[in-house]
Amino acid sequence: MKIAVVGATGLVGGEILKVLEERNFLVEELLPVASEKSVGQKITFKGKPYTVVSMASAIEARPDIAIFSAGGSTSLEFAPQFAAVGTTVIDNSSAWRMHPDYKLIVPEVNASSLTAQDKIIANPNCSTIQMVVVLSPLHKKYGIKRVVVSTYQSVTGTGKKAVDQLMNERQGIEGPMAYPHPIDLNVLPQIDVFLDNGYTKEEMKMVNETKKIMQDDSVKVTATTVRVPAIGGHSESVNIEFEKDFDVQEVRALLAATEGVVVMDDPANLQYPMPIHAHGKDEVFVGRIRRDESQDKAINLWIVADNLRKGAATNAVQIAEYLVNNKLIA
Ligand code: 11C
Repeated sequence: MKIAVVGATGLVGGEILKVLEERNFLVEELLPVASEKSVGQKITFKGKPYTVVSMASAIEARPDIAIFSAGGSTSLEFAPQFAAVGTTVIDNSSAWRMHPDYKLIVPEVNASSLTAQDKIIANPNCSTIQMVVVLSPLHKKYGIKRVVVSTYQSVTGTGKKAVDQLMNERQGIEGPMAYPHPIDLNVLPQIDVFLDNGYTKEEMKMVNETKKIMQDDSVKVTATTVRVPAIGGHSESVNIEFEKDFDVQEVRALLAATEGVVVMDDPANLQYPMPIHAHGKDEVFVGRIRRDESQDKAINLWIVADNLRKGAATNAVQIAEYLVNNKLIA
């Protein structure tokens, strides 16, 4: 396979390279791509140095797969150009996610909808991915009526500038601000920009992407997304109201048997998922599973995953693996 990684010098791009390497994805030729100012830089893959190339030379090389993590405007401009030369694009940005002609894929949930004709495939937002991996088996068994989610999101979701802001603030160093407020010793009830309805773009991504991935617009979702001074992953407090009643032990067993999910739920021994557990892992961790005693047929749970891994790089590489394993790459 000839693989292009677009945005190879960014936080997610670096993670994509790591995941391709760890999962031993068949990379016969690697094209690390970045903006003009990074062309010529070296990156390392499987212990070997590679030179970062321009978008134009990567398109000319006609890779089999291009995994994009370079922002929405880059995807809008260049994904169609790769698709036009026969490359299958897996795009991490929000550019194509809600477009009716493009699929939004979390492999554990809806990869079976992919065909060889899908030349641009959207990777969902990180906070949506980890939630739907858990919601999907529950929806199939009990029917979800409504989800109320509050997130506690890592600064790595914003990028390197935000990680630097947090670390600088810790050390009392003045530096560029990724956020409009301090993040160390603070929480920000704002992720991305505010929309006319008073919600943030991140909150509406969780609402709209969840329905699209689960292929069910009847599932009601409301979200409050919050930035916290954490590094290892995003955490989510999720309240779910079902159509059918459930048994908590049965929910634990169902999630424990779900691909990509690790149940970590032992309050007696103070065991529950935290970003420090999820950091660097590909699975979605779930714990604090308990009946909502205020509402009929409702449950509370706590979901944590590494937003750069399952929330971005791992999910994208899993899509690539699915395409290869199912011979959907022309
Ligand atoms: C965050 N979820 O944590 C965002 C980052 O649409 O892919 C990913 C944004 C996106 O800030």
